Amino acid sequence: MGELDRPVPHPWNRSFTWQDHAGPFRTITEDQAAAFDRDGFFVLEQVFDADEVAAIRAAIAPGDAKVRELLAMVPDGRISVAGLDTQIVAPHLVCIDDHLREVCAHPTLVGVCADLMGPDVRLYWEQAVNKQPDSAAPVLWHQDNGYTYVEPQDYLTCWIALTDATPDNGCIEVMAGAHRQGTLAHRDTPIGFECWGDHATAVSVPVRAGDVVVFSSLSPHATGVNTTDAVREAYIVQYAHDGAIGRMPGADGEPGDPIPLDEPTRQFPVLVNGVPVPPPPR
Ligand SMILES: O=C(O)CCC(=O)C(=O)O
Repeated sequence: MGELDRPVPHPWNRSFTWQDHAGPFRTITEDQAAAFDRDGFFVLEQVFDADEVAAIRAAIAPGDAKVRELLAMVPDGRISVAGLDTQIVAPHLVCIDDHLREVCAHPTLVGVCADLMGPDVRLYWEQAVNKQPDSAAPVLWHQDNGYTYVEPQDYLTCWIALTDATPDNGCIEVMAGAHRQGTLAHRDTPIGFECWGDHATAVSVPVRAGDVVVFSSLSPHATGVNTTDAVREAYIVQYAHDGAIGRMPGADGEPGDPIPLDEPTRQFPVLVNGVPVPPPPR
């Protein structure tokens, strides 16, 4: 059996133990916290209303257009998971848009951070993922911590649906419960990193525009191809523990030097001593 046929630990993941969350919870419910510990995800319904969704989509549009221009200059219009014919992936939009900085510091999202991560949390990464109509390739099974290996391994992803997401246009699928094993082995493929996962036993998570799928950086997830004629849009915001570091492999495959995750323009604090803080000016 290969290492993608079953959940095999990442070679650097030698002693991970999932810590259940005890509360008290201020933003999420006891049931949502229990679902997070058991399944590795839950859905917050209608965090953003239609006007707010429209504002986020408008804020993303210039970054999406810029990434399209870049992809048009590379062979086949593809770079790893991103592609003109698959999904436009536009990262670091908080560097060019003030509204998206506010979205990343949204009281509900930061409240979730306080309940599941607190007391000191930073924005780690954010990106728009616009899955193209009749898209040519899926997003393969992966854990967010399978790309850059972050320590502590458990950070938080808030997947904000900007259009309704369905099995037909590529909603999130999750391998419920697998987050408890920590980071799994991944391989690099031409369309992104891939770990173990199984569509037959996965949980499909259809959501409406304005809903947020909250999941762990350790939850194996995937999205299928978009078989519809409309773009499926999402804005993905990730939060890490203050002081977390990233590691990339050295030539020998062992962990490279720690990479600080505190780049001030885009990895700003959102929670300090348990208190939400506004985004700093650009
Ligand atoms: O939005 C998608 O289709 C998948 C995005 C994703 O899995 C990610 O950004 O890690």
